[in-house]
Amino acid sequence: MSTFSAFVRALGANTAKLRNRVSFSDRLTIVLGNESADLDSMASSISLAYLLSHGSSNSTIIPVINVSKQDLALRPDCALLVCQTLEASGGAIDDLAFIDDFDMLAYTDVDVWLVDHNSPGSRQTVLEPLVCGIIDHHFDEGKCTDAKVRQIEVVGSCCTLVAQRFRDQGIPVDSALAKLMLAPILIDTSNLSLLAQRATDKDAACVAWLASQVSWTSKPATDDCDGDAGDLLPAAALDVSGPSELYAVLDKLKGMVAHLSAYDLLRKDYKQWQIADFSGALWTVGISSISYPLKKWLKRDGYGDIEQAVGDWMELQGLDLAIVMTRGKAKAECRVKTFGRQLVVAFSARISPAKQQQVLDGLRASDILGLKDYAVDSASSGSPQAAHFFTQSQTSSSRKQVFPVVKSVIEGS
Ligand SMILES: [Mn+2]
Repeated sequence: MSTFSAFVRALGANTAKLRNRVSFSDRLTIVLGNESADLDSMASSISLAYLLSHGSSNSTIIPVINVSKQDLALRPDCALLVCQTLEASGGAIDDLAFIDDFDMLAYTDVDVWLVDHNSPGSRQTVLEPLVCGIIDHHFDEGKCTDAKVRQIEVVGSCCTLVAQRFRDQGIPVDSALAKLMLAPILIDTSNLSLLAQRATDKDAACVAWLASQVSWTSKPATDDCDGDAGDLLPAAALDVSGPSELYAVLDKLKGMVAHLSAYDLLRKDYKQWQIADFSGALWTVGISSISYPLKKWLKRDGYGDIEQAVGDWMELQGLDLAIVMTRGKAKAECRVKTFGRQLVVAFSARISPAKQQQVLDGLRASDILGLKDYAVDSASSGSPQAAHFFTQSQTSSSRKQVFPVVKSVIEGS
């Protein structure tokens, strides 16, 4: 595969091979992002698939987006960037494979690369023996140890690791591909902000390298994304003059969640695991990450409705423990808007009160979280399955840091 544009133009036909599995004879390799399918996952999977196709003549390499296609509407930042990238390269969003396009779990004869995660999701564990490569920046879950490539490095964005491979292998990156990899690095590091403590030197070096390959426009910035949050913006919204403006447009889009139902908020950026406790009992644990501060959510829906929505979500997913991470800027007492993080923790009735208490104590004791009881200004329902509301003092700890804490607390309970 010569250019990125040639790769994109062949994507529709290659994706069709997955969808109609009877009509192909060549080997297939799928490059799968994580089940939260954020910008980093989508961009890593498309760009790594292109990179791998560069050196491969005997396998068809196909990126697969790890959510249903309809869920793209929940991610206007991803929809805009991915659509623009494909269209700028002669393709279309319909060329891209989503997991509801085909029965991925029925495939036993494909090679799988995992990007932006290092262990198949708890509902995709049958893929484990098929995994031949991993490129990721999360806590190493110690799975798929036979994979030929297993690069798990703490950097701000998985796209940094993919972009480094292009640079190291001397594979040219055109403007559309450079922008596709650049955007998640900016989003994941809050535009390389020191305050956010996410960017490493490698992220900064990749931002500089990728930014130099993008054809930026010189037109003045417009404020196109004030429209209805549900609408997809014209691709021209990403014709920007530089990385900071690209970050601003996408960050604003990503933050447009206030119109979503509680159900959509809970499922938009969601990951699920199975964790064995001290007695060997398996817990199904789900963590939703929501870019909406708890204060605003409570004001909108109230404690009762939030508890109800989390309870319904647990029921639907069969969860033993649900954790909802909220974040964003809200006015504090001093009337200054400050960034904060909060946690909502809820257990299923299957978990004994003693175990619930053990896990709550374990979470409260974690320095990585720094939990304090959330200042309650109206009573929660007080029922035995009531959700627990916390303020997370360690505002730099995202799900990447919170999940290992939850895992070790359950393993010790
Ligand atoms: Mn990532």
